[in-house]
Amino acid sequence: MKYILTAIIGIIPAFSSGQTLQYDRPAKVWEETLPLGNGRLGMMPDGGVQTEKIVLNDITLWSGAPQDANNYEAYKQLPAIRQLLKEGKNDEAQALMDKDFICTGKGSGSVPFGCYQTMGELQIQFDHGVPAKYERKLSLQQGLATCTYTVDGVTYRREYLTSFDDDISIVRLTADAPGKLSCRVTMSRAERGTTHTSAGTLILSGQLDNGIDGKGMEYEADVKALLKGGTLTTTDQALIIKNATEVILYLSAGTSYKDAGFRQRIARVMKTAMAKPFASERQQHISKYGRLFNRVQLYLGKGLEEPTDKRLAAFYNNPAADNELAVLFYQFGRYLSICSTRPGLLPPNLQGLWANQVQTPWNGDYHLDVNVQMNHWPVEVSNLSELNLPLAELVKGLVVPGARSAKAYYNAPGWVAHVITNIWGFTEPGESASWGATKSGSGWLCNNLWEHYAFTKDKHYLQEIYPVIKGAAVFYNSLLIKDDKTGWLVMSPSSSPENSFFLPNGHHASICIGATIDNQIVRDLFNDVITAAGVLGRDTALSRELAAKIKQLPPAGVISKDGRIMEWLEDYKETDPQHRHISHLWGLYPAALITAENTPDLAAAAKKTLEVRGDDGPSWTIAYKLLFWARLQDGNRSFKLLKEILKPTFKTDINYGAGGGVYPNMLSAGPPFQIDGNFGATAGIAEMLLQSHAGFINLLPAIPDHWKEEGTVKGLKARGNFTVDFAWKNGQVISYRVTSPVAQKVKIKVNGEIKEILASKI
Ligand code: FUC
Repeated sequence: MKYILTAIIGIIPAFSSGQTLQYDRPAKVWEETLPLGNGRLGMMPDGGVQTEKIVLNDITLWSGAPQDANNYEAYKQLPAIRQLLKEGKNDEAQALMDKDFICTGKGSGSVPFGCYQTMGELQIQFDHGVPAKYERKLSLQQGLATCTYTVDGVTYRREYLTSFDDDISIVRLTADAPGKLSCRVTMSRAERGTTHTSAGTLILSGQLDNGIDGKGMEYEADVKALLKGGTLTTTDQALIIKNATEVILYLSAGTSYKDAGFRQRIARVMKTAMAKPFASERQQHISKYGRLFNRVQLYLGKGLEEPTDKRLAAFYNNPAADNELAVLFYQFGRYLSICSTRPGLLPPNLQGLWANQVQTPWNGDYHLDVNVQMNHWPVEVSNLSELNLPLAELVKGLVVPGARSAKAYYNAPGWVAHVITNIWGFTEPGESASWGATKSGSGWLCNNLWEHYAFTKDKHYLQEIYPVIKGAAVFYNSLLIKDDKTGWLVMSPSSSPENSFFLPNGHHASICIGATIDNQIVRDLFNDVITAAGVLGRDTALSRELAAKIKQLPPAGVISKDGRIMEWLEDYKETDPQHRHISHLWGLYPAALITAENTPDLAAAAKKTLEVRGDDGPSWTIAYKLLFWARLQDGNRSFKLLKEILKPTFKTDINYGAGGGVYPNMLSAGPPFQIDGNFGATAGIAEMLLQSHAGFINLLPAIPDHWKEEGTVKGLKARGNFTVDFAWKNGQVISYRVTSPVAQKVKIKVNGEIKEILASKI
């Protein structure tokens, strides 16, 4: 055990059970392999003794291409669609939209929309017999995976890293007796990849389909070996290593995404890394990775020093024995953020950057009706603020294509994105109106962009994103019309993501007037634009107009006869009362339109809503519920949901209903693997410990009984650019410290009492 000393909050014990994933056997399936990544390159080694298989990734590797799939005639149908909705003929309106209000072409079903794909697989074949003392580990503290075992009295060790120093992946193999390492190194890909060797380098390369002329993105992965002792020879398709004592495999890879000279870059990186002693590459990697990871420390009490899969199996029935498992899951989530994105590149997709297939489920794309937003929920509070910037860049890239979609479908100014996007800037509706015509995507993304400002108060950043959020607001503003029945300003058509309801005629429909999430997103976005315009001293007339419109919007929630928040403007009967999406509580989280303090009636209705929805679903749903209950300040219920999400599973078939959980490698299962569950739960654990959305910092707003005895956290962030450290015993905060780059006053709730303090300068 190590101790991290801090002046005010005392000592944080750093147990390895809260920082290390460990196993006593190789991975049998991909869902047991260990994810490594440096924000661009990903590796998932299985630690196989006779054959090591390592799945390779590059976050930029996509098929497809930019396209214009807008139906420029669509807006002409708007009056007819609106009329049908007015008459309560939602099913007919939806049928009309299915004809004209969808993208042209194949939509998400094929190229040119495209798909995030695996780069291939690296295989290392050994001549080893049966091993003893097998151990496989992932150190979250170091960003390193290892595997050790003994065969015939010789101890073999493998180290894997995707370097944060040079942009390269490295596998180091050692034996503790001279000349005992012999292996054969190959690479392959299920399609569109060929392997050859040239001048001692193993090369995998290919070109993906763009859906136009077949000549899409190009990629290449080169492997070179450095040996201590032994010999290196090559065949047409393999590196052959005989009788070495140490082998270091360098894997330099890249794609042509925004980089025509990627082959030269691959060669350059290879040369630089190989010229450096491995020890300094490793040290630099640990220190650069650590600059991000070490910003937050968390201690919640005792844990089990056992293999991770065994801990997961034990946790559901005896969580009290292993409080450190929650720490591990939390820090693993931070680790996954750090490894799956980096400023200047792409945000984490549905699988972060880890995919082992050519056809990744849901194309491994960016879903805009919860998933990519959830991927970013942990980063601000968990002190990884810069990892929000790749998303902001992606969203900036949607403004131009989104303006085309706004014109084509709504004859509207500004820009819009619907439910799915890719690295090519897709903003059109999807290929079916029921799910594809939902247009809250752009507004919801703006909430993520806003949160980065709310946490950092970075005015320069605000200037940069202002045109983006203004453009989204201008779009929604132009679509608001007066609802005949209520007199409120709403959008028509509208829909609540992926959900549907019964009409009085018994038919199903998804399309409606003024879905609650749309009303909440418009309210929140308008508020943010008004605040931003004020800070930047711009657009007074627009601010006045938006402020006047806000007064005419439906309230943040309308309560149904049975006490729930209504999902639609009409109290329709839902087709699936336990539906996985709970979009009408968007105002509770991520927004702060519904809070325990300011809107107690709506908070009570949100509770009722969640009771009826139940606690199960794909993992992202469970994580979202964990967050909702944290905002409702029910720590024990959040903890129950944490237990649900940590339930071990091996299932990989696509699931829309009950049955999430985690795989042995702690990646979350929809199933299949979907990283939003990890990120949502990571945000949720932080939200149980600290909140800052209601005008003050709240320490331990939703602490479960299991964590009350003692705990310490250091380095969490609160809105307003505060860093917060605190410790507690028996559920009571015993010390705390709030710092800020500039000394400023802040309200803080400690042990039930709100007071104003002066945050000290860092
Ligand atoms: C949304 C969800 C599904 C799945 C998919 C990737 O459509 O409703 O459960 O997470 O995104």
